[in-house]
Amino acid sequence: MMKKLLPILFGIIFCFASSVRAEELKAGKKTPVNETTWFVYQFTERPKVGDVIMKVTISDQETRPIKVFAHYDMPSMRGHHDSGKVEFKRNRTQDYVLPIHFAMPGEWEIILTFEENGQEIYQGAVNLEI
Ligand SMILES: [Cu+2]
Repeated sequence: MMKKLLPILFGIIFCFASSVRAEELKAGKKTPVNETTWFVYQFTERPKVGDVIMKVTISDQETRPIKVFAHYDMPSMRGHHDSGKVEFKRNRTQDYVLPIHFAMPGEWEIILTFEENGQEIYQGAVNLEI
């Protein structure tokens, strides 16, 4: 009985441990970076298996040298689809855009990191089901 339960318990503990480290974000919702700056993220289409463009808009993006990075994977199979740290590109309106490659259906986690002058100024997590 205990032998069967232990892996489940460890699984639950692991899930909590891996999901509490960064603030969880909601698409389309203004989220503060600090007292004066906020940002919004969204996908340009409903997320599906394949490449989907993620877009980040920062309130004062035209005047600040902020870089935006994503690092994504499937929490249930860490390392299998690890994107590494990838940088968003700027588009014509100075928004930050990046194609996210969802290799298969299931739970995905995208960690967003903002850097200014080489310093990390913000980190948040997007968790979604494809
Ligand atoms: Cu997978």
